[in-house]
Amino acid sequence: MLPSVRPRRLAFLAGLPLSLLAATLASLVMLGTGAQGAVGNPLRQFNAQVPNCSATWSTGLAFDGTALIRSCWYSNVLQRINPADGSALTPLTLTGISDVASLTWDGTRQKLWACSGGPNVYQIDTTTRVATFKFQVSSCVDGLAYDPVDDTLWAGCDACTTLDHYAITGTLIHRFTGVDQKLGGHGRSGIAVQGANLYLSNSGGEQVYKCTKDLVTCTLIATFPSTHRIEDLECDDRTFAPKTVVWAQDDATTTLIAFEAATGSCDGSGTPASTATPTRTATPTTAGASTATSTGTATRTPTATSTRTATRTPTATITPGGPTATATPCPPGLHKKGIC
Ligand SMILES: [Ca+2]
Repeated sequence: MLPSVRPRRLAFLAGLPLSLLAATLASLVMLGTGAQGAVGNPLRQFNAQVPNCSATWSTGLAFDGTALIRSCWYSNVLQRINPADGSALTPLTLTGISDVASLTWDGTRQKLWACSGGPNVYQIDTTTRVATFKFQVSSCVDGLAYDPVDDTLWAGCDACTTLDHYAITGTLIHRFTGVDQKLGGHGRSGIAVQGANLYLSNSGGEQVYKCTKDLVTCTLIATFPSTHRIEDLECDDRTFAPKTVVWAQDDATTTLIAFEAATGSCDGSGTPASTATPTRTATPTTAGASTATSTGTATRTPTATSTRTATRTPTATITPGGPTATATPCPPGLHKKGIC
């Protein structure tokens, strides 16, 4: 089973100066209290009725306009979740990919972008359920977000200090460094876009910040009530319309929380569209890497140079046109080291 409390987190608290420890504990007690009006208020929280990842973690969450889509490391199965109540929708079993980390919905192309194996960016057609390799980035384990304003992608490594902005073709536009200093001193994890706003989560503080795209201004808006890591984020302007939310995920459970975002649609075009109701077609039965019970063990020691160690060593499917050097996904801890 996955550890309910990560030792590194306790070490982190023990090592904090008293003043910072008090501030951190205070933020944990706030549990999602908006720091600026309604922005950051938790509008919905549930444990999605889908199997938890088997001895691995989930660092991928997307919203396609009707359903939340959740990934598991080393699995080609994407879970679909009803955002109204967390009930399970029919999952997507993909071909062309065997490991999915972060996820983001591209409303322009009506396709998913996904991170796999550490640096590999794929595009997923949710109708055909085929994943196609597109390009490599430095890393996209925790964060990959489509920006509909200028048709670009934001990406980043696992709980690290940088944030990368890419053209849709994979060309690096700009790398922001020292991002952790904008996020309470914790490494950045999830990324979501809402018009002119970036939402960034951190790993260690389990917090969500709203930032300007130049990262000059970042404001704490919410704290995720978890002892695990908060990971991927996703903008949703349908479920609570005319309000927009940013969904956030716990990496070790199926807990999802919708935090109220700033006024405006995800693409910044104006008023959010009306709600679309997903159809619950079936209860997922596909096992893949997502099984209700796990006999595997995993340790995850969150330090700056830590490793995520999973017992499974899956064999990846080599996608035509994809990078043969990364056909087998890296062990988790190697992702941000750029080895694989
Ligand atoms: Ca996302």
